[in-house]
Amino acid sequence: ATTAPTRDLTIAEVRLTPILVADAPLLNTQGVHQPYTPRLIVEIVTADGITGLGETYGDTKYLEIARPLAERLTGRSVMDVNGLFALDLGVDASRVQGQVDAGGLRGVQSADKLRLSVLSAFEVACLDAQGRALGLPVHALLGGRLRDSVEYSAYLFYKWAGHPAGVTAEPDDWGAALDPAGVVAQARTFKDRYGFTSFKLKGGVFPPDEEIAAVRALAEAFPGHPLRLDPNGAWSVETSLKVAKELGDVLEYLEDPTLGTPAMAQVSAGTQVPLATNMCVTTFGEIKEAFTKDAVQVVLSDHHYWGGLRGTRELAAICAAFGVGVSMHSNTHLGISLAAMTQVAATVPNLHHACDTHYPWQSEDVLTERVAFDGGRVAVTDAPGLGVTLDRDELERLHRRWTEDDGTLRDRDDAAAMRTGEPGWRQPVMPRW
Ligand code: GKR
Ligand code: MG
Repeated sequence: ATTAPTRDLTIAEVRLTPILVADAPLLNTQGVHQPYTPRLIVEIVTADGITGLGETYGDTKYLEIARPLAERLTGRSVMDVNGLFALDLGVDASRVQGQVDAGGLRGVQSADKLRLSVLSAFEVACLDAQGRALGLPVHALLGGRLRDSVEYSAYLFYKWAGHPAGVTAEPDDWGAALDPAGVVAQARTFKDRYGFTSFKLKGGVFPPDEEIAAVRALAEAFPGHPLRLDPNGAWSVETSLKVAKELGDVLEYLEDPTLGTPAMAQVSAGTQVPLATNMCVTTFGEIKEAFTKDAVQVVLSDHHYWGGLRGTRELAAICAAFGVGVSMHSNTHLGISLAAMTQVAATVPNLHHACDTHYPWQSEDVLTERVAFDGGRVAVTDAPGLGVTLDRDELERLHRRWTEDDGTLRDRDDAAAMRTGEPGWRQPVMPRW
């Protein structure tokens, strides 16, 4: 008789490492990216010495929840992911009240979203550990991959050539992009370096006519390539309809043209251009109203706040039931999250659009080998777990940057970063145009 090998999948240790990662001066409607952005790296170590990796937002409010959670996990099993999500983390609404951060760019802030954004990193780390213990890739734990590679779209941003003078920052070689020619040049660099054939432009930065001109320039430079424009809700219903009319022939979809489900529903009723969102449908509770009102045709998942990789699959199933498309958007992230996105994306049957990723903007990572794009796609690895390896020296270096920071960069604040370049700059009242 054969006996199954015994493994001890009890959690023996959880390590949390907050880091600051170099970021480029990318513009959005709330300001500009800081020179360094906070991320949290989670390591879950089993009694057998297997380590699973996870990554999420590193701002203070996430750390405050992650730290006590980490202490409670010792002695539990990495297999008990449902139990992990059932834990009461004691996150109350007052934690999010009056907080201003980039969360404004990813919909409502709520205690539950905060809780899920922390848990997702632990879920991914558990799945990574399970996969490593079993010698199976994470996608196998989610039912198996349906595709060999996952397509990503280039994420174009208006950007300054560098961060404001006098600010400590890492240089980047992308140059400025502040007009249609700059946007097209940036798209060309993306295509040359990574092979992307689908493009998303972050809008809401310049008056709509300038952004319409930029998308037109992209359509001329890259005929037939899918294009998206995402102003993060900066436009009124009227402006959204005008943009949809002018760009209707070239847009794959318009992403969050305006704020809130009722306004999105009005835009949706007045155009044939599909609307996508990572702002008005960001929690399961928001689905019913949006789908009932036909406010959106594509929901952009983000495993960090949709409850991890399993939550992402649940979202995709609901979208399928309602005939709503599904894809993924991203925030500044590193290779652990890109690997996690790729593993889950490989298992989602109804993924019909390229996912977007900030990863090419990150010159630094905590992996020994960066996740690679080939023809704009990431190959779905069959290596155990997420298939990535932590570079401990790099983790330590980026953590040192976090410990040495005086606190100004530990919470992402795009408006504050904008004010270092343009004193007196004020966050615009929405709708901006
Ligand atoms: O990084 O500036 C940014 C993006 O605007 C990000 O924060 C958004 O959450 O990329 C996201 C989006 O699709 O709206
Ligand atoms: Mg978006």
